[in-house]
Amino acid sequence: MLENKVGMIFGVANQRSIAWACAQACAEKGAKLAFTYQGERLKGNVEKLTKDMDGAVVVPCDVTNQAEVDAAFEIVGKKFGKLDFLIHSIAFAPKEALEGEFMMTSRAAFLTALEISAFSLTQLALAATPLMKNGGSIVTMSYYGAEKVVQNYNVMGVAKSALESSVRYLAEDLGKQNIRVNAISAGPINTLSARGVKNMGAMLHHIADKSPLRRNVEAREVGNTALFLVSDLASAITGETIYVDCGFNIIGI
Ligand code: 0WD
Repeated sequence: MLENKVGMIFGVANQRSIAWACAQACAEKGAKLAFTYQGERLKGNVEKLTKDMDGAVVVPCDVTNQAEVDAAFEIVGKKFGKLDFLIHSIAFAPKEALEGEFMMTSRAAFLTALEISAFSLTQLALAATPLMKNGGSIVTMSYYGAEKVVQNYNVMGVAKSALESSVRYLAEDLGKQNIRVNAISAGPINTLSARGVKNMGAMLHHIADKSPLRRNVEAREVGNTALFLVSDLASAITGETIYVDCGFNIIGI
């Protein structure tokens, strides 16, 4: 399905990361992958996870460092000569901004959250498109808090709104080059980042109780949706936010 396709995966922190589930799904279908890691603290994790993956490349890339972003794409360009898809699975907000009232968000926390969680998609799209010579697919990860108020999600909800809007604007810009841009809005999954959100456990219980499928989503299921979106099966889908949340978002009262 993805034989002869090259993908870049941003946001593997450990084996629980949604990015890792996406990578596994794509690798199983024949994609060649380049992985980026944010800083030395995650290097070992990513190298260990990918060591048995045929031809995988691992490069540093903190999105707050433009020189690292440029270098990462240069390495991928040299090694593979092209890029077919990019999976953006990156977000960050200071912990103190993820509890209490949204109104108390500091200027610094707001700017950091929006820069790393939303602007980085546009930044990476700009760097990726010169390598997407035969068209391509870009996928990012969003959450329901973009659209509705979710307690404690706060500035990350605002960042995800900006992210979903960026998906639509990028889809319009890049459609002419047959590059598609979509978001997956995933239900909550117990990853490293998710643990930064207060009351995550209660949220998981609530969803298992209320969602049409009466359970929480698994990272593997988000990975499979990413695989679909980067494959030719999704060739007419762009600018969308696709919910992979066991149906939770359709429920009113
Ligand atoms: O419930 C969840 N886990 C959901 C996550 C539900 C819906 C959406 N998402 C989103 C997240 O908001 C994020 O955009 O999915 C994406 C991936 O999140 P994840 O897999 O839940 O979390 P994690 O495994 O922690 O990966 C996110 C990674 C960072 O990990 P840590 O936890 O070390 O901050 O984003 C990366 C980093 O690897 N990251 C960066 N990468 C490059 N430059 C940066 C940065 N400056 N900051 C964070």
